[in-house]
Amino acid sequence: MDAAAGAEFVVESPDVVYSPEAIEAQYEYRTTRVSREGGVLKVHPTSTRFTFRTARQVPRLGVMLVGWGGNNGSTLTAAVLANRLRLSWPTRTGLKEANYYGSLTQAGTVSLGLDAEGQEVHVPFRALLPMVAPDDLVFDGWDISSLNLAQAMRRAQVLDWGLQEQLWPHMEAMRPRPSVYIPEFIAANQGARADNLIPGTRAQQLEQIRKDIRDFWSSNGLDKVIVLWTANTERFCDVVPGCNDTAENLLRTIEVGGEVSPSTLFAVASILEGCAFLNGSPQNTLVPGALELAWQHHVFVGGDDFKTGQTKVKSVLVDFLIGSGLKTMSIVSYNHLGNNDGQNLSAPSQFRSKEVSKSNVVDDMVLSNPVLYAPGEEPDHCVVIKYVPYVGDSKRALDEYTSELMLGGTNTLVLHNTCEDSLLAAPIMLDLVLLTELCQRVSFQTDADPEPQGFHSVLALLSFLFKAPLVPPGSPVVNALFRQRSCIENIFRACLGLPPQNHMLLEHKME
Ligand code: NAI
Ligand code: DG6
Repeated sequence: MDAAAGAEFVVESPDVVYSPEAIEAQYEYRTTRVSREGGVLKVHPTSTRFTFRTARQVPRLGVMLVGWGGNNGSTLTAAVLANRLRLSWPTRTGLKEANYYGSLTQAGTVSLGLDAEGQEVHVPFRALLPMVAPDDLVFDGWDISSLNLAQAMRRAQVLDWGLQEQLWPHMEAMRPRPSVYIPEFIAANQGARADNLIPGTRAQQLEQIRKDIRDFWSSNGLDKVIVLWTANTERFCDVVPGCNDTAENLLRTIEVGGEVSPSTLFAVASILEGCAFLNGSPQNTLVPGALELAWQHHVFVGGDDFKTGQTKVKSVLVDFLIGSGLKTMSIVSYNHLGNNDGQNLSAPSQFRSKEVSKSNVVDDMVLSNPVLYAPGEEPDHCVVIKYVPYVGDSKRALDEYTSELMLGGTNTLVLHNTCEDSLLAAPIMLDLVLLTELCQRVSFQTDADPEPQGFHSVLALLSFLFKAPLVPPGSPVVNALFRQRSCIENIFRACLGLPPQNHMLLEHKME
């Protein structure tokens, strides 16, 4: 094994300068432009010179979870504490130790290049650029349910008992702040747990959320706060001209009352406090007015809906099938689960939000292959979710993919996947905040535009972690998982003046 855990490295190149404050890298962005002229595609190689600057000082970072007392919120908090405290606990299959499996940044690696023997040298993803260490994160958050985090962990039934026992004293004092409950947005079956609420008008609720953020920030001596929605899936919000279509209209609607979801209220509060906002659920929290507000305030927003299990596999498998030239014609995805998320999704309009985000995840792969698919042609795609209380957080997913082979053949693949849903989601939530924070420290300029700028406020680099990635207007949506991963890896390599990972290994293809 060549992956040096925690490996430090330095890039030795005239294009890269390390100072105590920053890593500055000159980078040649080589790509191609295509034009259509008289039925002929003309391809033009292009080159743009970038200077990337990454501030090296990592901040003391606070994370506020909306839905802190839910399965994901309590599991993420428990995971960070268990790692920080280096906990281990006995199970029937032996002693288990805390780790961050499932996190791209913490458990994934990247290749730096070939060594003298022609072998690849891997380092942890987190070693590429200075990143906040997850053990150092400070948590807070809101929930409409008043259970403290220890009780919430117990309610979630995700962690082994021996681990819960050790974590209990560390989580007991963590209490979610009251939150905004608008019954029409989540399933009626959630009403029973709504005992921890912010009263008042929408404008007063917005003010309270902003006050909570400021309070958390100052009382913990934080440098930055990121807000992450991991509360229940809401129904879609109607996008209505004059109501939430522009920043100005959205702010007015909050003042006078109208169609504003709790999640949009949290997004607006975060943006106004200068905090990045990430949406881990499928609903359209980031309505056009919220996107415009984020852009006006130069605040990152990202979404929608964590890409954890079934969808992650789909965005690999369909990429493999279509990328290999097989014509996938039918995708049927069924799952059942018994946690509170499943119960909420048993209501039609909340299910509809999830159905939409789970259904659009192969569009880019289909569109990329006009050899297989005629314009407008696409596979049948059916998504079913059932609530089965007994199985709790252990989600069972069954998928069937049917593809056409050459000369009239058919290939049907069937998958069965069982796992704890929240143990898949927690490391993704971690990656989201760590990557977002890192992106806040990256700026760049080009020869044509020497004014330093940051990434677009819609942080599309996070696409790897979302089922229905939000991207800046006009930008292509990429769902294919390894394209999404390469995007992160190669942009980080660019910040170090390194060429994109091309996997050509030409050194090994010569006589
Ligand atoms: P959960 O139901 O256990 O937790 C949600 C929490 O949000 C609950 O404690 C609830 O009381 C709280 N809540 C509801 N409305 C609220 C509001 N307005 N303000 C504050 N708190 C509120 O659900 P879980 O399993 O933690 O999932 C959370 C979200 O993440 C869901 O929307 C789910 O669809 C989404 N998700 C989960 C994935 C997973 O693998 N676990 C993957 C992708 C998305
Ligand atoms: C039922 O599908 C519950 C959902 O919250 C999912 O577990 C979640 O969206 C994960 O979906 P996927 O497709 O990434 O496994």
